[in-house]
Amino acid sequence: MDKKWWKESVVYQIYPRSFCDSNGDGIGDLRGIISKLDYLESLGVDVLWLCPIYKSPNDDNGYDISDYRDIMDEFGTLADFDELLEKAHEHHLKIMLDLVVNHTSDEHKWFIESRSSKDNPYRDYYIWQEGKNGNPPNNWDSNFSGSAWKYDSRTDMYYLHLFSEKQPDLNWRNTKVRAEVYDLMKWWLDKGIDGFRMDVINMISKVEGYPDGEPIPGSKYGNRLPYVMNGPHVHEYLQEMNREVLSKYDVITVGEAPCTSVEDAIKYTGFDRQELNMVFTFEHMDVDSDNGLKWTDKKPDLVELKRVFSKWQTGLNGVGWNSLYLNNHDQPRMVSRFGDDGKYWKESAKMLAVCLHMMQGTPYVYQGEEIGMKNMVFHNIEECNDIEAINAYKEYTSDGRIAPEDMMRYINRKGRDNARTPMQWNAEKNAGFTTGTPWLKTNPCYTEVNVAAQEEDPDSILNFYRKVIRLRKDYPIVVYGSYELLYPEHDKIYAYERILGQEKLLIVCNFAGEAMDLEIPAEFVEKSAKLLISNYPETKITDTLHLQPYEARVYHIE
Ligand code: TEU
Ligand code: CA
Repeated sequence: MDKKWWKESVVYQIYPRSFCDSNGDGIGDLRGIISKLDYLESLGVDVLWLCPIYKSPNDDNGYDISDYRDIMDEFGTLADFDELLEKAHEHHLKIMLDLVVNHTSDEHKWFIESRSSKDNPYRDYYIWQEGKNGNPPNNWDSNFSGSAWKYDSRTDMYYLHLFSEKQPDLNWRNTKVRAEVYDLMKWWLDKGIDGFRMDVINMISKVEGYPDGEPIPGSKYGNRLPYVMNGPHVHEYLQEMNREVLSKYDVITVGEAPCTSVEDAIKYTGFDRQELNMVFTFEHMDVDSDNGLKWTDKKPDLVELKRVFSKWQTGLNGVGWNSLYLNNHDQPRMVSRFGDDGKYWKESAKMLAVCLHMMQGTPYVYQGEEIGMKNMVFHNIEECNDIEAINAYKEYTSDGRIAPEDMMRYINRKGRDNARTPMQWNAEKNAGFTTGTPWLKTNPCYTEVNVAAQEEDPDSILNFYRKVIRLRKDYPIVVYGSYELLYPEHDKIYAYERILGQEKLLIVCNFAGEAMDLEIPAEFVEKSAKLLISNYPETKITDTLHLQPYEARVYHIE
């Protein structure tokens, strides 16, 4: 067992815009985060991942960066950041920054130069192509709807943007671009930060020639994915980055990697590969999509969810490392998606925490998850802020593929704004997030779902999270044990074992809003297994467990 601090850690993800506003302008900021460090330390987490805090015109809430070495005006100053870093370290919290280098903002000075003329020294920092008969260079669509190419009249050519028009893709074939990226990484690491989450890092290498993609049914665009995901040089670039930068620091790294298979992930995270510690994969986020299409209200299928998690758990065991998440700033709230945010809100939020944190990998807690924050109801598209939802609404409703009322239902179920409503600190105005007007509406559930109320209640989701996180520190098997799925075909219960030498954990999670009986492996009864945690009052272990709705239990034998 190859011990590493980043395997033993729990990461807490902060979306700074929505976490805590210190000056009443309705936007969360760095001083707001500083004011909550005691709270964050009390959770028992080890690392804070901050979504982008750099200078940005905010076309995509900070994922469009115009200066990598400065802080977004609304969030504060570099001096505030230095103070945050120092105080976080005093609170035994490491800081991980979001590294967004597949693209920059179109307002970054590199792009302003690049677009100015064909012979500008920065021209090759981005991906420029000639059009074809007055059309874009190929039929690729962008992640945020429409063509992935934008015409620029200054030089009569098109630039590639896999995300919004204001997020032009960097040209990683250019060694100067790579050197710039390594420089800015070192600049932050030398300040003392502890790692990077790397935004869509598996998209940095594109297939040369930019061939057309397979037509997408019902759309005028073609599928770009085979040409931009896990492209021809991505591993070469990451190994170079590791050699030039990462290997010189003791840091935590996680690469965001949609459309990545277990085999790909072994290449990114393999212990002998010198690339990344782990990647965020997406297969389990697809269990409620419609043939890869996110916009649907299909319910997740538990048997499929178990199959996907188990494939990853066994696939990376001993060769790579998993990251564990059920929600983040791009995904709906996990209790609304996989649990029950009504009658069994409290039970199901706790059950999901157990189910995820007892797996092998580094767990990520997204702000508000630890108090069971729920999805929001957006009544119409004007109430939404997210560029992905707004553009998709326009595209799908205007070409008739999805009716407007259906699209709103899908956005309420899957949209990214669900995760971005203000953090709910107390039952006062705006949930204690701001004294001003919040940039995105507060979820009305804050009167019931908030930190202050849950601090008072020993039985709260918040206090339960503290216990779950603590288990990881007390029982190395939670970190290092191997994983084995039980009852793969059971469509209501997710049960699995963890194994380390003679030691075993049995994890049993009822995903149904009704009582369930489950026969468990005999050795746990014979050895009178110890109950490590449960979301119901303690009961004795028997051959057949009588599980309550959304009950979760963890048993230990050695
Ligand atoms: O997300 C990458 C990505 O693929 C997203 O489009 C995500 O899969 C999608 O929102 C879910 O439907 C990263 C960031 O996490 C996201 O916030 C950024 O908007 C995006 O990159 C561009 O930087
Ligand atoms: Ca503010």
